[in-house]
Amino acid sequence: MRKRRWLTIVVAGILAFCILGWALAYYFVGVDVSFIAGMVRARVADGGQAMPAAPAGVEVTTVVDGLDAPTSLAWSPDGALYVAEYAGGAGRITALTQPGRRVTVAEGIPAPLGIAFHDGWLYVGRRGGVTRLRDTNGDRAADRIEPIVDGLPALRHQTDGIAFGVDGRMVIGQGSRSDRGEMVGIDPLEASILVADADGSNLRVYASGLRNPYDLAFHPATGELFATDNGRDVPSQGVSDELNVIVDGGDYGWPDCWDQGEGSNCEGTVAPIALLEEHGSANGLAFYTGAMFPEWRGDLFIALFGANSGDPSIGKQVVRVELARAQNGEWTAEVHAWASGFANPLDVTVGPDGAIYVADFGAGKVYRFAAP
Ligand SMILES: [Ca+2]
Ligand SMILES: [Ca+2]
Ligand SMILES: [Ca+2]
Repeated sequence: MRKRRWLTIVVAGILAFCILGWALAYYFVGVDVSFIAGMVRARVADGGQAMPAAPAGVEVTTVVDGLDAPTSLAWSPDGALYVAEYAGGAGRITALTQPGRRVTVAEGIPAPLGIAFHDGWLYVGRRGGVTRLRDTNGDRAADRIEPIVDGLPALRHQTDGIAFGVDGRMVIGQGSRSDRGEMVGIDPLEASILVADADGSNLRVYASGLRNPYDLAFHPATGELFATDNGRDVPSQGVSDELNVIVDGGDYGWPDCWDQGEGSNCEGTVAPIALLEEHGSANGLAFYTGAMFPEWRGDLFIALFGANSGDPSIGKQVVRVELARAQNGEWTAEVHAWASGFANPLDVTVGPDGAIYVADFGAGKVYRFAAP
């Protein structure tokens, strides 16, 4: 009897220690253990990964292998593919100039999750803000490294993707510090899309209530801003990921309201135009603007990373979203399965050749989807 009581005390003690440790790590260091476990799982999933399944009439090849957790893709104005690598949080930007040739553009930029070219600079959304890079002697390695936005919230999520509008202003996806405001409250800058001038000045909240808007893109014809958002984890069922059309001053519902008016405090919030797979982690997105697949022009491609729980049946695919405008002027969206069998696809981009490129964080690869 006494032995069993001791065992209970020891087990309860260990449990309490773990819970306390998790809470302290989350609160003080910004480390969410369950989130990190998901990231680690994705990284060690590398190796023996089969090629993803391409849709009929499309051939998939590996462009580059052995990347350290690629997070974001961008084409330079002269046609080289730039890749941001998470690299265990240490961060690296690599340029792929021709098959098999890689150039390190910059290292030590913490957790880069979004890259975009603008006016000779490469902008990097990274933990805590935005840094921009410039190569001044033509070898692609950055000689000027300027942090232009600092002090942005970072805990469970952080600063995500970046895009530039035709007005030359920069929009920035800014994730939440928690799942739903628990433990840490809500910072006015988190869970938002921010806008700033290209030098980082005049920063303000453009849209709010977006838990983790990982990536954003302007519609090639209308100039409207589209963004993904990851739905909250609690409750564990019934909360979708989202595709949103972002308007200045819009409130997209987080933390209380989700899907089409579920949860609470939904009044005055903007509903998503498409619901994406629950826990699928809808992240990188790109409009198809190439000539290789005329039937997909104007469609939106979205990478679903996969569940934090590691459930292999969730996400791990790229979907194609067909957009149309209804009579009342609102967007409608039809989501189609497109490619599957990835480790953890995180970003999508369209090449100058019209092929579709997908960065697989878990496999450490970039794939090219092209007409044979
Ligand atoms: Ca240089
Ligand atoms: Ca929403
Ligand atoms: Ca992207």
